[in-house]
Amino acid sequence: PAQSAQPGLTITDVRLTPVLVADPPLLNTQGVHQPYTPRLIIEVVTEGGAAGLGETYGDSKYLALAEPLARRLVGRQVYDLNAVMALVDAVAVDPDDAGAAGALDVGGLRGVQTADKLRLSVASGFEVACLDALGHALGLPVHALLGGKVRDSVEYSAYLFYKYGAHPEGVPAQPDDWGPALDPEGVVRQARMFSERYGFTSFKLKGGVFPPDEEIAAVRALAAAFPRQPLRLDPNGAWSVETSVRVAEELGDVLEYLEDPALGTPAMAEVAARTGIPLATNMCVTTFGEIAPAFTSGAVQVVLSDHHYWGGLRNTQKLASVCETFGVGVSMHSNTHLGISLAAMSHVAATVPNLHHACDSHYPWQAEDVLTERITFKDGRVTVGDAPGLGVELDRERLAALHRRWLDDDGRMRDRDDAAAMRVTEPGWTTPSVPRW
Ligand code: GKR
Ligand code: MG
Repeated sequence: PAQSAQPGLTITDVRLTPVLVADPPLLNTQGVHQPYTPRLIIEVVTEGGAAGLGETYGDSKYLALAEPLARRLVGRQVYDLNAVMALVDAVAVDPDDAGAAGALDVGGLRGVQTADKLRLSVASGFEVACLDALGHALGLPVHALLGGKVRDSVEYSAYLFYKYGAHPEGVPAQPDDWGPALDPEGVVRQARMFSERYGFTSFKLKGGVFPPDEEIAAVRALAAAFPRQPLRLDPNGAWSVETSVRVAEELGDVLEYLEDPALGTPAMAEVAARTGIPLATNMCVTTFGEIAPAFTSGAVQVVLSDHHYWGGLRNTQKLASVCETFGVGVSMHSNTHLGISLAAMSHVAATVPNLHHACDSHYPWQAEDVLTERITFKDGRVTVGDAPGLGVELDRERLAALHRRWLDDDGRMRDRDDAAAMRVTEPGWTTPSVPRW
């Protein structure tokens, strides 16, 4: 049904700005991050002059969907979030972009890519932009539009990565001051930097990069350096069930949870049945349809939401309710992102009563942003304030500079490809088959 128009709340303009953001050489099981990663910045403007910001994945397949959706949103009411979801359903997805059923999403390690998931990832950026604009129009923070915050700040974990000191020579890239991390000492050094710079007290190591014994040694070194602090290890499904069970047994006394040790619900269920360690996922439960088989088979004890691919902030709240019903924990996963997404994550996280684990965020790895003021972590937490909307402001010069980089790119980095970045130093590298160990 058509919504009755409210004075000033009609959407008059939707602007899409793809950007390339500097990214350090972080390693994962598929390869290494490219020097620049694509993101899409969405601006929604209302008749009354309120403007809202959203952010989502910026690879070409997301842009191709965002463009027709942006056109269809003009003339709609900015509060009509159900219409955003309905409109996005109507946008066609190129079957090549959705990926083969059962295949890994090569770029993002985000579980199986389907047309619906692609649409939801795009919709999330528009939903957030509409909520931000509505908040500005009403003088209310986004958390209030979501029912109100139950906490004033949200805890994040330090997201540790094995890392090269620099991108390969000859590849245009921004330098970073984190140094390399390729062994247990490097990982602990990086963790100390995270703790000193931001006060994080919970640590997640991205694994699946080195043989499991090396990663076990790194987690042991973290446990010795940060006794009794929550630790997690996430190899993105790179291990067999046998390897997962062995790692779980060896690290069971120090891990808060093991994240996606094996790929897919049946393998996770087997690991869960054979070990006492809680398993978390952002790979086998990434859509509502995947919840029932995973929960009924006991495959996961914590679901890590990513509001982008779950379809926005309201869907994240729905997911949290389902998790609560089944006694499954909930927290948040992250991909390379900017401050708009961090603000959105923090607002929704502040409204979820059953969020009992620190959320993940890549934000400390991004030295660049499109905001006038960077969001800060204090004692590992982001404060969720009461300013209208998301409480962030766009820096147009920064946005233009990062967009210029996207325009100038020869096409190599407009789509995230960690395996291609790895081939620069290791010719012949292909995404390893899973399980790798
Ligand atoms: O950025 O390399 C990365 C991560 O591995 C990311 O792609 C994952 O989606 O952070 C993610 C995770 O927790 O699996
Ligand atoms: Mg993960």
